[in-house]
Parts: sequence; structure tokens; C-alpha cells
Amino acid sequence: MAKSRSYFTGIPTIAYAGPGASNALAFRHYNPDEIIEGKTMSEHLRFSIAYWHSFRGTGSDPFGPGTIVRPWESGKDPVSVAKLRLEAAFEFHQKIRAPFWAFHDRDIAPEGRTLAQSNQHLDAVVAHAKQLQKATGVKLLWGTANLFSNPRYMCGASTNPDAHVFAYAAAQVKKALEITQELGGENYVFWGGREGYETLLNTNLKREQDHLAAFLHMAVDYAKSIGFKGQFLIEPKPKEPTKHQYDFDVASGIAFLRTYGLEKYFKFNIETNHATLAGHTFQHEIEVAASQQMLGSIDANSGDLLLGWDTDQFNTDVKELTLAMTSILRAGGLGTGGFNFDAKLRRPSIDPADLFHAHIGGMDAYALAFKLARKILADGQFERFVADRYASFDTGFGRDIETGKANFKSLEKLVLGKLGEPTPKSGKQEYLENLLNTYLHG
Ligand code: XLS
Ligand code: NI
Ligand code: NI
Repeated sequence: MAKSRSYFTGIPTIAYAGPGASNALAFRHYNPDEIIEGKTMSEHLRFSIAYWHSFRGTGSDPFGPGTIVRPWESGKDPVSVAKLRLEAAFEFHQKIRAPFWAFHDRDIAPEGRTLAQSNQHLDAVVAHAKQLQKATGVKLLWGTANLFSNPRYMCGASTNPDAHVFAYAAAQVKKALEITQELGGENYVFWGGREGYETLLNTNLKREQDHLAAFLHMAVDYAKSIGFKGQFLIEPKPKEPTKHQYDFDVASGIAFLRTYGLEKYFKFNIETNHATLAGHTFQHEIEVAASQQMLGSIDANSGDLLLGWDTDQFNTDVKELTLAMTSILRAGGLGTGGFNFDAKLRRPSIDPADLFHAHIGGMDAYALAFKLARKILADGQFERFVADRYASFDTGFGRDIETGKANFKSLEKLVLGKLGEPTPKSGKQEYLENLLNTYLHG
């Protein structure tokens, strides 16, 4: 497909220049073509750009309007602008070497006056996106539906007290699944934007949770009926915009899915900043999901320790990412998931180059974390330490505990007899923290 114009003139395709390179518009650690264990780094890391932040975000906040003005955002017909915007996005993908994108339905095409008109807009834009995907090789990591911005969803979508709103949301997700399938989406995400409550004075919590489950069952059934093979993902978040959201964290998500018989259809899309809002580390959420083989994908970003909301910043904290990456690699990777930069520029970062610096920083930090985590796992020092720490469960009565052969009586007998008092053993946290630093800083 002929490219009519370039929106990022003056910015080259970002090349790998190696650690210590002085060019700010180059990768220091992300070398997309480097082969590691038979796969390129690009294939290992499956980086994705969040369309909503990078191509719909304007830098607006509750205290003021947007600050970021992009050249492709001009024109009277919103569907034509939507197509130009897509062209700019795909040019960006090629220059930043990110093989995937992710979107909400309402990011890519303007909402119409009626659902039918919204769907027509989507059809026009999706046809264009399909051509651009084909021309560039960029693929869809996941699609989702925006069930939180329109005022109709002010009291939730599938958890709205009004069945009419539930029906509207169902119709919207039906279409979102169809377009995700049309574009070869490898996953489909459910983030419960307003699926929660502000006050129990007006809320029937049990009915709302039942409705959310009914909605997800309908989505599973519809996906099956159209032959959509992508992985369904729940993206937990404890709060914001509602005070209390039902998909609070991975653990409550697992309990919810099991309660309603949905567990075999879903994995988790874990977002760093959502983990910290829930009072967890990023790595904790990954481990909880991985422990149940439910690790699906990552929304790669970071919060600010001093702020209590989802600041969606690009993550350059190599220590945090290395810890997360060891857990991800130990779990066998993300499968059809990827690292989706659900992150946005700060309000004064108004230059097109800032979009590049932001993603270069994020990609380099993840790539470095990937390399460090591989080294940590290959050396096995932490693995051996942890294995030794639990070794008493490998044999004898410890083994009997794990295999269900021990009980209170048998254990009491042992303690009253030959076992007696346990010998305390050091957890060696400071030693391990120092060891971690030798990987990070030598
Ligand atoms: C918001 C979420 C959202 C989801 C997609 O906090 O991160 O962007 O990723 O709906
Ligand atoms: Ni997200
Ligand atoms: Ni978020």
C-alpha cells in the first residue's frame, strides 16, 4: 500500500547502537534482530504500543486541556482523521520496531450517534487497519471495548443497575470481538473500567458480581460461536475510576473466575501501576497469576510512589523489571501475550521525539531486564537458595505433608518424640539483596 506521507520526518528507524551509545534516538539494549535461543529479541519480548495513550492521548488532566498537538489530527471528517491517525501510528511502529498494537474500539473509530453508526465507523477504520497491518507486518496483540468513557456507563457497564445499559455493553463487546477477530487479535482484554461501586448505599454487590459473570459467560459463548481463538484476559485494578473495583487484583480475580466457572477461559493482563495501587509489587501479581498458570500478558508501565493514582508512566526501573522478568521467564513466558506499553507521555512532553524517547526508554529497560533475568536464572543462585530453604519438604515427614499423608496426630507424635524444637535458620534477605545488586551493578 502506497504511503502518502510521513509524519515523523527527521526521525529515523531506531537502530540498536549498544550499551554506552551516545545517540539518544538509538537502542542500547533492545536489539530486535538478535537471536536468543532460536528466537529474535523482538519475538521474545513482543512489544506493543497502546493506541489510546500514544495516538489518542493529548496530555489533558483534570486541571487543564490537552497540550499535545499532532499534525495528523486535522480535518473535518472524523473517520478520515481516524484513518490518517492510523497511518501515523503504523509509521511509528515501524520506526520504533514494535511488532504489536492494542486498542479500544472507541480509540480507533469515533463513536456515532447510534450503535449502528458507531459500528459503521468501525468497519471503515478496521478495513484500513487491516491493510496497514498487511503492509507493515504489525500485528494486533489485543482489542478491547471502551465501556467507561461514554456517560451511559457512568454507573458501570455489565454491573450497571439498569439492564438496558448491560444490553448496550453486550452489543458493544460483540462488535469489539468481531473486529478483534477480523484483525487477527491474539488476545481480548476485559478491564472493568467502572465495574465497581462508589457507595453500598445504592449498590447490590452480589447482583452486580452475578451480572459481571453473566456478561463474561456471554462473551465466552459468543467468541466460541464465531470461532475466535484469542486468549481472554482480565486486567485487574483495585480502584480508579470507581472507589472499589470488582477485579481488585489477581487473587480476587482468580476467586471470582472460579466462583463463576470461568477460570478455564481467562488469564490475566497484569499492569504494573495497577499492582502497586492494590498495595502489591508488580512481581507479586505475576507470581500469583503464574502459580495458577494464568499469566497472560503485561501492561507495561509504572506509577509514582508519591501519587495515589494510575499515572501510567514509562518504566525505566531496571531492578523492578528484572525481578518481574525472572518470574515471567520462570513461568515459561507470556505465550500469546506481550509487553504492551500502557504508558503515556507527561503533559509537557509535546514533541514527536518525546514519543520515541519514551518508548526507547521502556523497551531498553525491558530488554536489559530480560538479559539480566536470563543470566540470574542461568546461574541459578537464587533458585538454589530457595530450593534449599524448602528442602525439608522434599523427604520424610515434610514430603508426607505435601502429599497429604501427614495429619495433626502424626505430626504431634513426631514433635513430642524425636523432633523436638526446630532449629532457627536465617532468611538471609540482606545477603540476597546484595547478590541481586551484583547482577544489576556488578
Ligand atoms: C486503565 C487500564 C486500561 C486498560 C484497557 O487503567 O489500564 O487502559 O488497559 O482498557
Ligand atoms: Ni492497562
Ligand atoms: Ni491502567
